[in-house]
Amino acid sequence: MKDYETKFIRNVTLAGHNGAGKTILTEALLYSAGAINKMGSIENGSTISDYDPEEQKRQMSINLTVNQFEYKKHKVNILDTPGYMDFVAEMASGIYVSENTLFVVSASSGIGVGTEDAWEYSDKFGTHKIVFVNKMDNEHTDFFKILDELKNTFEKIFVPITIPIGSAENLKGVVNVLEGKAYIYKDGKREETDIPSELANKIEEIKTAIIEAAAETDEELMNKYFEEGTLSPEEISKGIVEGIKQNSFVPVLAGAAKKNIGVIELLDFIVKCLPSPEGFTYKTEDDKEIKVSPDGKFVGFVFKSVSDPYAGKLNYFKVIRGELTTATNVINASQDRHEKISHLNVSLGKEHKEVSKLCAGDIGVVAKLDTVHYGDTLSDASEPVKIKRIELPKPIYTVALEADSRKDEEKLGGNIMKLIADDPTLSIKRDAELKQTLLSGMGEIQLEVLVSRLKDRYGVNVKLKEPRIPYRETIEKKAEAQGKYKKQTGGHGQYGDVHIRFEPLPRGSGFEFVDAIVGGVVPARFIPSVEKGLKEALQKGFLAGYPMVDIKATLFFGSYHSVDSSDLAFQVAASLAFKNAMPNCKPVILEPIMKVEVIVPEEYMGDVMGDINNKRGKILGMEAVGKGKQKIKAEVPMAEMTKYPIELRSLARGRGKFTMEFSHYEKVPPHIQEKIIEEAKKWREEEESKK
Ligand SMILES: Nc1nc2c(ncn2[C@@H]2O[C@H](COP(=O)(O)OP(=O)(O)OP(=O)(O)O)[C@@H](O)[C@H]2O)c(=O)[nH]1
Ligand SMILES: [Mg+2]
Repeated sequence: MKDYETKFIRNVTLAGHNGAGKTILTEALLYSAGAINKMGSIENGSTISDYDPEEQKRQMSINLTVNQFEYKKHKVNILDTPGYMDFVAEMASGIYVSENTLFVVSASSGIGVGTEDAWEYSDKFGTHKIVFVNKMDNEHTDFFKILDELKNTFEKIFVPITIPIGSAENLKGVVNVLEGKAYIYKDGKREETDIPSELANKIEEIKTAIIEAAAETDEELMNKYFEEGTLSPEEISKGIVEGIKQNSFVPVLAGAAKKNIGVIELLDFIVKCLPSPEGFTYKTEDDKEIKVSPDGKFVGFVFKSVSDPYAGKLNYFKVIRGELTTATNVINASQDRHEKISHLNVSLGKEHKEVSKLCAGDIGVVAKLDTVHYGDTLSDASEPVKIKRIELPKPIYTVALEADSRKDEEKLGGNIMKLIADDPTLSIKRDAELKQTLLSGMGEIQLEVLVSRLKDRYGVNVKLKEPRIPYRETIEKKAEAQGKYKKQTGGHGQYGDVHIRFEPLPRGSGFEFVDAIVGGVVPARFIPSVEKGLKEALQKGFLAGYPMVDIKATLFFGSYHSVDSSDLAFQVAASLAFKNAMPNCKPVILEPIMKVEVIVPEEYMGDVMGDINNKRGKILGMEAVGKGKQKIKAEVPMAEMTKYPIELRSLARGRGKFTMEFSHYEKVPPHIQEKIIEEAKKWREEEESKK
């Protein structure tokens, strides 16, 4: 591939609800541009973009894929993103690095929440917008209905650039309103034809709307339009580019990617009317603006990293400023480390092609830079710059990860870290109390993919399990007991004797130890031993093995032996007093309660609140937030929330968001207490058998 200057580059990220046809549209664009000579399909797992076995197995995109090709003297970089919510990091990263976001909407299923989410990211990153209404070959599709839906949902001006001729099985082609030409497709070939008479009026009307929208972007154009009543094709194009840049309207094209209808028109529109990268702004980490520009020293932002056991590490980056060749003296500014780049590549799906140079705005991939990670900035060593990292949502779904065997356990650590390093929405930690490795991410499928990759790429077998709940135990009644430890075997014996009173404390108090010994019946040097013995006993719990809290223990009497008493003997005596007292103290189990805030559209509020009630939750209040949305505040037991991300998704059709944090501990109802004790017993037996 030859080198392309910034103004001949077009970066376009395809985003939208899952299944809208982004990957097939990518395929159709590649085919129409002549980059491939046959279109692959999702069903056969043969598309360029979904090349990962995980994607083929699931028939959905999981990764952001970079597809670079040449068309009419331009270099077009099409970034295909997954629409499924679990992979929001891939979607957001894709939107961040392209100046243009192409929203693919399925004409048969409408906009979809995935598209709304992507729209929000596009707004946040200030990218230019364009819409392709796909699947016009499906039954019951109506282009103008989708156009209305777009207007109502996003409250912007949408201007059709192409409109379909016919629909469903009678979809024949499209009218390019901009050019005033109609095209029909026969056996995959495009032919120009007359504009169908029944569309003529509509097209005139739309054409006027386009010209007006174009004229409004520039005073000079506006004046000319007033004087002459029209604009030249060049002026219209110029106005459209400007309008897209200013986000004053959103162009809409239509077709059917699978049948390759309306795709050449889209491709032509991309090179003719979408803004080039030049002048697009990013922020640096110290909040300075940096413009995409060929002038200045090289800066490149890494927006995707992949570790492959065969290919090694691959880093995809966008050149923000200057140009990059293998002669450039590169530093990873984020880690202050020099990097030697010996080969520069561009990519088409999984295929890489070497290039000699990458200009500002372009996208490239380098292999084997093992210490360069997602979100890092590469720059010329003489002028290090750090581009602002992409802000992504925090992981919301946690499961426990368990290796199948000791061998798997040994291989797990290093390999899982490689996979997690590539995905900023995954995190992992070892929980010492629960004796579990907790893996957090955005949803079930994302974590299943991780498990599958561990097996396929590194031969590590693991299972996902529900995370354990950090229960606590406490007492509800005051009681006292004696603990006496006496042993006389052989020479040196053991002797410790204590009387301890246990009483409940308010929630959150922890453990309080009081020394009320008078007259030295327990010598001062053994008091700490008693406290230590108690603490250990409390840590082991009484009912189900969970740490005991909110207890006051008063040591008020005891006795000792001048020879046999020891630190250890008093520790044991204390634990015996604990054991003897507990049955009379009415021990109970406490569970963690979470403070939960859920934001949902009003229409789902009833269902969400009903669900919170079913989860033994308490609604604390609600308030209106934003357009037609309600925030529900509640307290819900942690044990009921482990699958909430998945449940809320189905309750609110993907339109719900929530946050959750620990609030306090509360006593569990008796029937649940029984269950917890049962389960804890089983778990401990399992743990024992492993030893
Ligand atoms: N009828 C019809 N089906 C289409 C069209 N485009 C795509 N499809 C089908 O829609 C399904 C989803 O297509 P994809 O290209 O995987 O959709 P996507 O938007 O990439 O999906 P995700 O990556 O999972 O978000 C596949 O079965 C495609 O064959 C189209 O124009 N017409
Ligand atoms: Mg896809």
